[in-house]
Amino acid sequence: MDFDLVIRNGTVATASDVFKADVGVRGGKVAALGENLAAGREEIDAANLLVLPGGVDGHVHFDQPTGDESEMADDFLSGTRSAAFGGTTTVLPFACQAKGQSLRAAVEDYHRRAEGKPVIDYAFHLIVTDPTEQVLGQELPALIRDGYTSFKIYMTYDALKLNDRQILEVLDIARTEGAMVMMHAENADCIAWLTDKLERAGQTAPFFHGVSRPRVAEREATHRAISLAELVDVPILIVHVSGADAVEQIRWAQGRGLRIYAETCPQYLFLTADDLGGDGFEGAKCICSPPPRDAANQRVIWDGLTGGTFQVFSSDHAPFRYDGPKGKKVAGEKAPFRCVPNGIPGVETRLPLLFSEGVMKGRMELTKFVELTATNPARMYGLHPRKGTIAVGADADIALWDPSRTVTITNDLLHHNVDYTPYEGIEVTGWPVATLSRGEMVCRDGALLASPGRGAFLPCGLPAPARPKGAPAPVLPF
Ligand code: DUC
Ligand code: ZN
Ligand code: ZN
Repeated sequence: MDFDLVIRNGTVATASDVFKADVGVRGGKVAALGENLAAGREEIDAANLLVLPGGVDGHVHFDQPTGDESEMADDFLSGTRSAAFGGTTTVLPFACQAKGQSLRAAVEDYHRRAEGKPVIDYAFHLIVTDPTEQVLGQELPALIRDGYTSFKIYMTYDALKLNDRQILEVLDIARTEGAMVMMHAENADCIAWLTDKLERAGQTAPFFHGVSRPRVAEREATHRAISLAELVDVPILIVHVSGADAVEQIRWAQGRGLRIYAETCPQYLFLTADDLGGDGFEGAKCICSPPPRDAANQRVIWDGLTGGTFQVFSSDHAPFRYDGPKGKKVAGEKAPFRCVPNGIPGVETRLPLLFSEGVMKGRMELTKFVELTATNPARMYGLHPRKGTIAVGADADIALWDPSRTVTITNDLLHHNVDYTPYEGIEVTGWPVATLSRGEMVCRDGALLASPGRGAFLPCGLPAPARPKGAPAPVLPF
């Protein structure tokens, strides 16, 4: 037998091409693409199916310590299981440094949390909250060299945020070492001032979470992040962009030739501020930051996705249960919005939602879908070409996708450990029927076939898009 596995008769899509081909897999890697490949020990008939690179979700939170009594609902088992059922084969959650903690200790703790659990491959981003001399001078450079080549900086949240001077210091290390910096861009003081004002007026229901984080707070921080990155001459990636004003800043920067990349997420296409409203506390289910905006802003986000402003589309899966003492109600049923954990689930619905509304409704080409959801996240975080594409030599991470299957999303259908989905009742066309990781079937037709712990940790390379404008020419690999 020439191959361990041959996937026959499917339509393969990459970020550049859509073509009919068999895929031959050997040793967990794509070994051949072509017509009428020789026999494999196993064969899958993919007639009428799309053969897509497994999704790379570049922004998820699994079992991340929260700093209060709340707990994330998904650990590395339920989170990766949910990802796999949604056609995703690689996830990048965050090893978050608590203030006062060593960054290396945060990474070691996060590895312990993952141990024995993931069913698909995973890498870590870092979150730098305490850039001490030791962290900047030793830990961060050493961790980057060990394969933790991307990290997130927060401009808001007291427990996480850096001031501008600290941001400059961290950006400078990223430039020197070639790492990618992800920025959470919201102005902390604007939010704190508005939150206090709203509370004094008794406006504490979930709806007011959105009011406390207006687009101007996102716009200001986005502009500041861009300016700090320009000063240091280092690329940055602005995560979870929600509003038209931030998009305008990003386009302005890109138009000036700066290497400013951007991510958006399903919640900014499919939810609005109205979803935080309604009776009682239900709106807490959609509390996330930045908050969902309105239909006009959704249109701008769509245009940014199809038109090239955004490079990546991630879930920002931040799972908290609605009921129970550790989730959205951690501070009580009627808690003010400032006490409600931020974040919504979405790792399993990311690809079906974008495929249905994007590809099936004619907004974007299939190649663009693959680029945004698999190839570009792999490139941005130093995992390409091993991940994010179907090419000879790449890991055989594949989603077999039925483009004609219509599914109504309900929480019963999903495999996360959250007790709701914000996308309940949305009908989508196109659904992953099987997901393979390194040639192994992880799930098929609703059944999980992989054992916990089979997923491998991926040290990341230095991402090519993180190269500063002023960097010397790269050394070619041949
Ligand atoms: N930022 C994230 O990236 N995820 C969840 C909440 C937040 O503020
Ligand atoms: Zn964030
Ligand atoms: Zn996040």
